[in-house]
Amino acid sequence: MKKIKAVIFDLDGVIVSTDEYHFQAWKQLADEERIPFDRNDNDRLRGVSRMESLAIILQKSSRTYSAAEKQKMAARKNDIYRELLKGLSPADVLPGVTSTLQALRERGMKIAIGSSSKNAGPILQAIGLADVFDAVVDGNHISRSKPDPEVFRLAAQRMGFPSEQCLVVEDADAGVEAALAAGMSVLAVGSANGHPHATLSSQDLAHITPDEFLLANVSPTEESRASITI
Ligand code: B16
Ligand code: MG
Repeated sequence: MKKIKAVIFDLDGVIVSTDEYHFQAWKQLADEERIPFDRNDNDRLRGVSRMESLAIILQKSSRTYSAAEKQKMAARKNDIYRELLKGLSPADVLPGVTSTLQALRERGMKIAIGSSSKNAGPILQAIGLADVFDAVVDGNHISRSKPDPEVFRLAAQRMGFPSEQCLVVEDADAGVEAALAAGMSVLAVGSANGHPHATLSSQDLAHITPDEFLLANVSPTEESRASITI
């Protein structure tokens, strides 16, 4: 049995619902370019980097875009997104997050952010959680985005714990896969709730306690993987 000593939180969709702002910004860009884009398409972008998200959106385009045009479109989407983020405040922290972070702190656990977003810093500032985490690893620190395990491995390394002592909280299928590829346990929430390979699942952090998810102390590589749906 491996004891969980550190918890790595995804940001968008786990700590704060910026995923809706991502959708609105991509939707505006896609409409301008007359590219079909709906919420089902948007689900494929969760946890995926900005340029990879654009590549997925452009799969439905009838024309091709040069590298310079793609850079311009990604910058435009980010401008729209950053404008939407101006309305963000501590009231946007998702249910159960504050009490979960506090409970983990009281247990002496290390906590980190592992996000694909290059906007993680300003988002954490806006929601009042900039000084809460032992490590913040985001899209500015990695070269390969989820489902690659790089972001979570780096977060674990910065906290000083081996993968098997870390549990990841994720809302994206790509993020669940990244955590498993890193050799970590994973609590799937939100859109990833019920992911067949997650160590355990919950609707959100308000519907599961640290006592429950810290029992996920079974390595995902062990055959007897605990698969509990709360
Ligand atoms: P940005 P996470 C991810 O954040 C989002 O889920 C994903 O939709 C977004 O494309 C990605 O960040 C990059 O974001 O454009 O702000 O750099 O869920 O990994 O915290
Ligand atoms: Mg996410």
